[in-house]
Amino acid sequence: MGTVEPQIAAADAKAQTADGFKLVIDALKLNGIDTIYGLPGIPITDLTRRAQAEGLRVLAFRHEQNAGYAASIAGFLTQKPGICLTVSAPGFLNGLNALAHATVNCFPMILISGSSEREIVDLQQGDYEEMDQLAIAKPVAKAAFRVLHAEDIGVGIARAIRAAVSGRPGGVYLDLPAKLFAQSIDAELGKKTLIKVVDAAPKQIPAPEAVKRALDLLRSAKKPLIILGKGAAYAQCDTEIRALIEKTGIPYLPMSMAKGLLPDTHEQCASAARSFVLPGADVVMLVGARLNWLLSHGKGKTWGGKAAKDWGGQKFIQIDISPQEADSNVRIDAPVVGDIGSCVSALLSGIGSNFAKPPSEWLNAVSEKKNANIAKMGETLAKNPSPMNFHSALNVVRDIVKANPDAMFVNEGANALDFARSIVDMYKPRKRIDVGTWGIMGVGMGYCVAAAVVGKGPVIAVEGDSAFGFSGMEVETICRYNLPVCIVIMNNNGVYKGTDKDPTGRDPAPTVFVKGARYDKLMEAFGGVGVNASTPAELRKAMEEAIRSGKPTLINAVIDETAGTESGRITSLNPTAGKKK
Ligand code: ADP
Ligand code: TZD
Ligand code: MG
Repeated sequence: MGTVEPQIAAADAKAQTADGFKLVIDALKLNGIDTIYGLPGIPITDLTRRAQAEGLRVLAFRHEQNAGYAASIAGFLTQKPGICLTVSAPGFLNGLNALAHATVNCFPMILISGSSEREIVDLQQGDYEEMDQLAIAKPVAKAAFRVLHAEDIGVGIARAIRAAVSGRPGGVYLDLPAKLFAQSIDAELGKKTLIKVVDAAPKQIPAPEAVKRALDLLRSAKKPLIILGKGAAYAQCDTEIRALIEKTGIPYLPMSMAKGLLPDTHEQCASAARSFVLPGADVVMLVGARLNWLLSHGKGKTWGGKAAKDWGGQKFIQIDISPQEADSNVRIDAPVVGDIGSCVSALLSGIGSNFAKPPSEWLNAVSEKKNANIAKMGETLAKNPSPMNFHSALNVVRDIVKANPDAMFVNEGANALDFARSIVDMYKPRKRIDVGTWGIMGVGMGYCVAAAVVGKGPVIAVEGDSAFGFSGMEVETICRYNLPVCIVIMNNNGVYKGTDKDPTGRDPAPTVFVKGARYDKLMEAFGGVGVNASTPAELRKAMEEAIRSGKPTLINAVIDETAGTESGRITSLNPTAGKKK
C-alpha cells in the first residue's frame, strides 16, 4: 500500500494541472475557433496534435505562407480570426507575408508562432531559430502580443481576437515562446484565467448628422454611382445592401471581391460600363471600398480628370469603419463612419420609401453603354479559336460558375485574373476570392483549402501558370484532405505570355517557362484527377466531371502563348512598358 499511495497522489496532481498547450487550445475553443491552418515543428508540434485530439480541425500545409493565406481568407469569409500556426524564425517569416496581406486587405487573422527562449534571444546568444519575432511582426500587423506566463494565455488570446476583428479588421501576431507550453498551472485556476470575449466586433453606429449629410448629397446627384468593396462583402449585411441599391435605383459597381454581393447580372450592375460611369458620375458613394490604386486614387483620367493627378469633379460619400480613411486620396464630402450594417440601415431609414430614382438620361446612358459592351463581349466569347485563348476558355468557366452559383471561385494571375474578373459573373456574396489589395501571386492553393473547409462545397480556381507555381505544392494538401477543388491552370507558358526570348540566346527569357508543361501530372502524383484540355469542349467536360465527382482535380488548359498582354490590365503601372508608349 505504502508504495502505491505516492503514485496515486502524483496522478491526482497531474490531473489537476493544466499546461500551456491545453490553455491555448481551451482559450481558442472557448472563443468559437474551430480550425487551425499551420505547419508543425519545434515548439508547436504537440500543439497541433493536441488541438486535433481536442476536436479542432488542424489543416497541415507544405509551406506556412499558404497556411497563412488560408487563415486570412477564412477570416474574411467567417468574420472570425483565421488562425495560422507556425514554428519559430523561418516558419514565422514564411507566415509573415500572409499576416501583412491580412492587415492590408482588412481581413481578421491571428498568426501564432512559437519562439525561442527570451533570455537567449535578447542577448543574441544564438538559440535554435533565434529571432526577435515580435519586433519584426509589429510593422506589418494591426497588433502584436507576447505571452510569457501560462496564466496570461487567456488575456493574450482575448486581446488577439479583439484586435483582429474589431474596427477595421487586420492581422494580429501572437508570440508564444517554447517555455510557455510546458508551464503548468493548477487546472481550476487556469480555467478561471481564460476569457470568452464579449462582443468582439462591436457595432459602430454612424452619427445622424453624417447620415443626413450623405443623403443630402445623394439626393442632389444627377449621375450617382455606388461602389461596393470587399468591406461591404465582409460585413455580411447583404439584404440591407441590396435594399439600398434597389430602393435608390442607383447604378453600382462591385469591386473584385464584392462581385456577387448582388448578382452580376442585376440590371443596376454597371461593371460592363466601368469606363463610362467612373468619369461620368457626379456623386459617388463608396461602401467598404478604398480609393486606392484599384480605383485610380479617385482622380486622373479614369475619373475624367485632365491629367494623371487631376480631380474629375466627383463628390464622394464614403462609408467605412475607419475614421482615418476619408481624404486619403481626394476630398470626401460626406464621410459616414461606422460598421457597414449600421450605416446602410441608417441610410435606408433616412431614404424611406419615396427616394427619387436618378434621372433617366443617366440610367439610359449607362445601360446603353453596358448593353453595347456586353454584346461586344458576347461576340468575342462565341469565337472558338485554335489554340484556345483566354476568352474561349473562360467562356466555359463562366457557364460552369453560372450552373454552380454556390461554388467558391478562387482567381489569381495577370491575364488569367483580369479576364476572369470581367468574363465570369458571380451570383452570390463572398464567392469570389482573389489577389486582393496588393495583387499578389501565391494566394491560390491556400485560398482553395480554406474555401473548401469554410464553404463546405465545391471550389473552382482559375490560376495563371505563373501564379499557380507560388503555391503549387499544396495540391498534395488538397488531395490529402480530399477537398472538392477543381483547379484550372491557364497555361500560356509563362508570365503574361510565353513568347519572350533572351536576346543573347543563352537562357530562357525571365518571363517564360518550360513549353507545353503538364501541370495535370502534378495532381496525379498525389491521387487526384489530372486532365489536359486543349479545347473548350475538353475543358467543359473535365470541369463538369470535377464538380460532379467532388474529387480534387487539376485541368491544364492549354492557352495560346501569344494571347496575353504584359501586366494584364495594369500595363500603365509598369515603368518599362509605360516608357515605350
Ligand atoms: P476593395 O479592394 O474591394 O475596394 P478595400 O479593401 O479597399 O476594398 O476596402 C475595404 C474597406 O472596408 C476598408 O477601408 C475597411 O476599413 C472597410 N471595412 C471593412 N469591414 C468593415 C465593416 N464591417 N464596416 C465598415 N467598413 C468596413
Ligand atoms: N510576386 C508576387 C508575390 N506577386 C506578384 N504580383 C508578382 C510577383 C508579379 N506578377 C504579377 O503581378 S502577375 C504575375 C507576376 C509574377 C504572374 C502572371 O503570370 P500568370 O498569368 O501566368 O500567372 P497570365 O495569365 O500569364 O498573365
Ligand atoms: Mg501565364
